[in-house]
Amino acid sequence: MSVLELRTASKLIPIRIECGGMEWLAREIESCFAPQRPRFLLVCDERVALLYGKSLHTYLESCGLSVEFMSLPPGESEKNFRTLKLILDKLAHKNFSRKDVLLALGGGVITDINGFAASIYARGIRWIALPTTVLGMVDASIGGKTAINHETAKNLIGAFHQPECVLADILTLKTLVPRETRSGAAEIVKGALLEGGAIWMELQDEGPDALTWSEAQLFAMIEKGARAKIEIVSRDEFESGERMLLNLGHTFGHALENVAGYGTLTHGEAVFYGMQAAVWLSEKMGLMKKEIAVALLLWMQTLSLPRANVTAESLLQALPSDKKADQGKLRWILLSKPGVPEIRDDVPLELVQECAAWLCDRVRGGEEVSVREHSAKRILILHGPNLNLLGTREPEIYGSQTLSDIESLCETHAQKCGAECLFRSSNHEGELIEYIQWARHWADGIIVNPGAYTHTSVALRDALSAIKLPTIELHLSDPSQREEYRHHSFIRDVCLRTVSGHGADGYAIALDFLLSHLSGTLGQSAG
Ligand code: CA2
Repeated sequence: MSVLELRTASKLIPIRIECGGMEWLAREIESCFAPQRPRFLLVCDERVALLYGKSLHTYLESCGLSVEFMSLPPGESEKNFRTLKLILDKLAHKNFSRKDVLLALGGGVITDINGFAASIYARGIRWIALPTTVLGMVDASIGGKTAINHETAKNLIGAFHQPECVLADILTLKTLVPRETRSGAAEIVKGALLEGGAIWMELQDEGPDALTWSEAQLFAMIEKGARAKIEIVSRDEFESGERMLLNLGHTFGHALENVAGYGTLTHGEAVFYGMQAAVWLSEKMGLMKKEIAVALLLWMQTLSLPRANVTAESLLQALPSDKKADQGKLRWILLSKPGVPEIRDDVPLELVQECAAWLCDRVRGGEEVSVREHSAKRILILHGPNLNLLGTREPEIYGSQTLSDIESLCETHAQKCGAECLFRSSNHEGELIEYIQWARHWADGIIVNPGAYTHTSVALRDALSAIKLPTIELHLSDPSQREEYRHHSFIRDVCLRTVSGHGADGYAIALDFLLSHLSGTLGQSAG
């Protein structure tokens, strides 16, 4: 475990990073507050709720803690007054007092909005940040900046409100989509460019693409990235000076994110483009030597970023509303070299205009694929009742492979196809429906073996039909060759295709079909 500390004027904030799992998180939370027994409100988004939130809730309760739980819709667009009110309403209706604690489990959106809710509820209650993304672990959860967005600017309504501690479980990164991992690493690159020294040397060798790092390198980089942020925040908690350096890449970054439309480029991707603009400006301002700028830009270009259709005019228009504008002057974080940043407000307008045009060329020449295709396809593989018994009973009908054998088989096959699978199984109809509804927030398609619910569940059919994700119905046996009551399937006509009677081999067939459908190559590769 890495134990770091952020020392502010008023308190010491432990930052623990560990491959620990939800049980570890629950024990850490319990020990933070022993022997007091505050009440907790655990908040996460719907995606994280199913992956980790519900299990953390159970572990916390098994530690004897009193915990209320709520999940919110996912996404940057939820960082708004309406969602903030949902959290405040929950705290108020459940009679939370100033002694109690808010637990924010998730990425930057969740820690930002919950930290802000904690800062204003009952004039401030305690909160703990439990980041589950790279960006959250190295940036958003550290430093006590909390906020929601306003229609005119990101993070405009907010407060400084430090958490009691930050507990980061590295294992949660396993379920991040590659694009999130990659773009979270932009904040590590930012930290390294500001710090210079060892972290920059190491990163220079590894390259900026976190997907090429090993798990151990990612862990080490997260720790170093968090350290770099702690260093700067501890010297300037309220952003009156040095902390502004953390806005490196954010002036054009925020404008780009805004103009491209939130969700087209991730925050990290936009900041990564913004950092390229900062290097360009640094060189044109005579601050950075040409050879350093050329080398840096080449290094940065080894990370391919998605393209977005933006114009220099729209980008320039988006600049003045950026909250780093001070009395009409834009403040730029520039570099003379990695490790030597400078805050400048004297960049001539003509140069900013030239830079916007240069940046737009880059952004328009980004990766040709659409942003959606930029990341691997994500497939939910769902199993219904009794399939957890696979491999232990009736092998003559269902084969001898267990459910976990089937999961590894799917994982290997999906990896070869550049896709990602997430598995869920349940013996409960309602839970299967929740998984299907949850998939609409993140999955590209579903493979479902609903077990006996195939032949009975109108509710399952309604869920699949409502979310409209391409779905393959899968059966290990061939129900049409078995008892008559297995002949009817309630889900067949809301699925793209039914694969049955191929045993465990059916999963590769279903995956190939689904992926070909998703990439639009169905006619060419599968029937
Ligand atoms: O063939 C399939 O995959 C089925 O979906 C399996 C269901 C059955 O009700 C469908 O008609 C067809 C049953 C799953 C029961 O799984 C077991 C696994 C091992 C031992 C006993 C049951």
